[in-house]
Amino acid sequence: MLRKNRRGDHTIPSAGLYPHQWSWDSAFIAIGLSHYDVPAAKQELRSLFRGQWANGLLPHMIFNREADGEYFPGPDWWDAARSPHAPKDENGEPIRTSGIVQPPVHATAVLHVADRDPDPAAASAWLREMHPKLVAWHDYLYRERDPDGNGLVSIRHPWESGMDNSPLWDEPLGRLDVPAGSIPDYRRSDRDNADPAGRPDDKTYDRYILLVELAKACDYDERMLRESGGADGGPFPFLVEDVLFNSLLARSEADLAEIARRVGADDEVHRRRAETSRKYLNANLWCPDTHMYRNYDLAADEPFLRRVAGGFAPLFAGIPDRLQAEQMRRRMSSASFTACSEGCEDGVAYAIATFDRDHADYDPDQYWRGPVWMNLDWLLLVGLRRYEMATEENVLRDSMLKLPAAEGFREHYDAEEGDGGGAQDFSWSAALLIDLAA
Ligand code: 9YW
Repeated sequence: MLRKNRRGDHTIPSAGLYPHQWSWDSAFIAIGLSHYDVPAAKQELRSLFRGQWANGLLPHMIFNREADGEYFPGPDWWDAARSPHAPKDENGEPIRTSGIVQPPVHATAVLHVADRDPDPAAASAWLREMHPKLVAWHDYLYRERDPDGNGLVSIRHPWESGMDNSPLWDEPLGRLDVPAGSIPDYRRSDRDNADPAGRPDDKTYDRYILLVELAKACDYDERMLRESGGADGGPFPFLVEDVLFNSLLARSEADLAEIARRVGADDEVHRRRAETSRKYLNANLWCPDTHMYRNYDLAADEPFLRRVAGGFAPLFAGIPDRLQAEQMRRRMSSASFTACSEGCEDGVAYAIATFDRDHADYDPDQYWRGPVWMNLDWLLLVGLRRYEMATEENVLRDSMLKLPAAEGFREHYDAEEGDGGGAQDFSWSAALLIDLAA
């Protein structure tokens, strides 16, 4: 299936719905590929980093010419060339990318690939090649997205979180007003290729597009955007420090420290950054009542809790201490996040629901508002392994093995019934299973 989704030097998430290259998808895909085709895994990440901007920004999408017109918003809508940092190819032609980012799992993927390389000299060369690109990517995040220097970086669009319509964004996004005529007319393509009932609604999409338009109006100048990118000339209206994004960054910083050590570069700066986020998350964003981590809304200047599975992501970066991890483990394996905490008749636990099953807004088959996603399962499984929590790790492994076996490699699975939903033949669902089975 991964071979079928390959388009030259990279793999698309799924034909039809997602016909271009996506950033964190390619990182997960490279982790899977590394188990049987190291050159393809390297190519996957290399092609992604070809789209890196001169200021270090690693775009969330790189567009394929063959799929022109098949996805909205496409390259013309993003108009990345407005930015002086936008990438160009060897002939000086623009490389067509979006103007936002996705969660930084790339240093983790690069290290994975090196560790699977049977040839030690090739593995070192690979790390030497990728090290400066990763440094530029992380430097961009800390320089442009952590203006208050607390060690946590912010996202400026829900799409940057990777969890597009998560209940996390209901409030920060819901505050945005989109008066008639304030954004150009557009036509969505997503509903042509998936069940419209499982996709974000039109009002939400208008707000997504408004945020894109505001960033474009600043020519993607991050400082201008932060300070005066709002529709009223005030600060950008959507700026959130997200737990999943920052946990992946903390883990990536630790992995980048290891990469730096292996290539003989400065590793201290990366260790320090990982440690600063750990401290900040524990001191300020741990919620002792729910045993989860919460987000910080910079635009509203307050922390906010929505009980989403991303709130457990700090396990992946080793952020919680032993006691916190125990509390998180109990919460995660309770009926709030697993339809059958004791195991259902078919032996599947349907773990982990992306949103608390007890919440009124929980919807077991609506995209990021309830369903089980393989990438989150994988991140949490690796986190549980880190804390040697074998029982819960096994529940997740079972769920990751049995859901695709019954339903195919779907984008997500109904958290109550296990039915596959969203895109078919979805690449990271296969790639991460390969990692699990290896
Ligand atoms: C969209 C490609 C992407 C993922 C995101 C997921 C979805 C794009 O698909 O977003 O059009 O909704 O939310 O995490 O990278 O698989």
